[in-house]
Amino acid sequence: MKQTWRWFGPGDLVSIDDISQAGAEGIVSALHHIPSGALWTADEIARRQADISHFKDGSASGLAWDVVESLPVSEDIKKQKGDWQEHIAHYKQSLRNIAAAGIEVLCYNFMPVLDWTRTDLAWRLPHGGTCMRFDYVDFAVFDIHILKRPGAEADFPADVVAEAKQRFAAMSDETCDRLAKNVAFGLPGAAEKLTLDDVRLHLSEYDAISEAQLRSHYIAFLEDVIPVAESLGIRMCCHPDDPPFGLLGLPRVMSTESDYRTILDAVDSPSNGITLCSGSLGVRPDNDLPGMMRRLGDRVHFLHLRNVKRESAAIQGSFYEAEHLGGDTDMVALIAEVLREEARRQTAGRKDHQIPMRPDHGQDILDDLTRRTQPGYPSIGRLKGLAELRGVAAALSHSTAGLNS
Ligand code: DNO
Repeated sequence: MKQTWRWFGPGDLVSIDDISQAGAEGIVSALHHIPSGALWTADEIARRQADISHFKDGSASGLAWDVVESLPVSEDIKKQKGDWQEHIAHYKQSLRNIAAAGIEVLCYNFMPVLDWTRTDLAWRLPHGGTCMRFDYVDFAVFDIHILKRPGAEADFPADVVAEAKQRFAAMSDETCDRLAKNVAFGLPGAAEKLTLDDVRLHLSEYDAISEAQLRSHYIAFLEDVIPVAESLGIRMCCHPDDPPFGLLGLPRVMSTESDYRTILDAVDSPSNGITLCSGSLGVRPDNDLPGMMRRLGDRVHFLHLRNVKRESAAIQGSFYEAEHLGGDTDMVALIAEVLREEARRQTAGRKDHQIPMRPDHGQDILDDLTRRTQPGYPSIGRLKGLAELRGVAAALSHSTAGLNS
């Protein structure tokens, strides 16, 4: 695995210097200031590469931009509305510019409206640190009582509806406000402070789009874009839905192994691949992460290694972001499958035998608690995660690893 680290650009409170000292070997970044649907120019890409290449004192960092995460797919493309054809033309030109800059791996997602969703961005853990959490009942409070989405009640089990009603009755205005802000954090344009009416408008646009239709829009997008990516040597990889179940009545098409299988088979190219995010997929008890790595591994182009602890056995339920080796995904078994896949690729002479991995998210611990970085992206929590993951990989690759077998 190539140990990479997500950097949000010059405004990120975790610097290139910090990342280098954490032991990362490469950078995952995106031009977040460019609106989705617009073109990534060669100049903008080069500027970000230059920012990555040096430390604060100007000396060379030795780090390079290895993975684009994300080149966003616009809402217009997902809905096949408005300027969607122009956005696809921009997407293809951005791919050309990215390839010309020497970057080969490109992560994106196909989640309508929401990117990721949590109800708590700093949930206090018993050890005193904090992590992100999704509380299903709080989410129902938001959907039914704060957003007041028509028909929302019917999307939740009766006991959750009842508990949400009680909880809402006891919530202060301030708590409601915080909950709405936390949920809205993963919405597009969250930085511009979306109002609840803006959210309602976004959602209503999907009233007439079924899951089957969204999937067909997705396949049409891939049929258009993947041949370009393939000719450029770019490996595109789709991030799963986070969390991997329906929310706010929106269609979701990348939540399970069979969702991935459908999309991989529909456009059968090595450039049409997967971002295996063990944190997102691991929320569902029916997603077997080591098995998915074994079965879909030859198309896994990027790994997000993260763990969650499910708080119920239901497919839709509450969870919190656990330590990287804690939680419900057997991380050691997953990494063992990754190492097997890398060995297979090496034997087959594949140039991409080393799969980029980043320690995804991290709990806020020690100085993270005062640094206030992007939620989920603290420096020390991720450093700890990376160190643990690296330790597992080193142990599994060691010549004495078969000691007990
Ligand atoms: C959350 C991230 C996602 C991810 C995008 C990829 O922390 O994992 O925002 O970057 O979904 O397109």
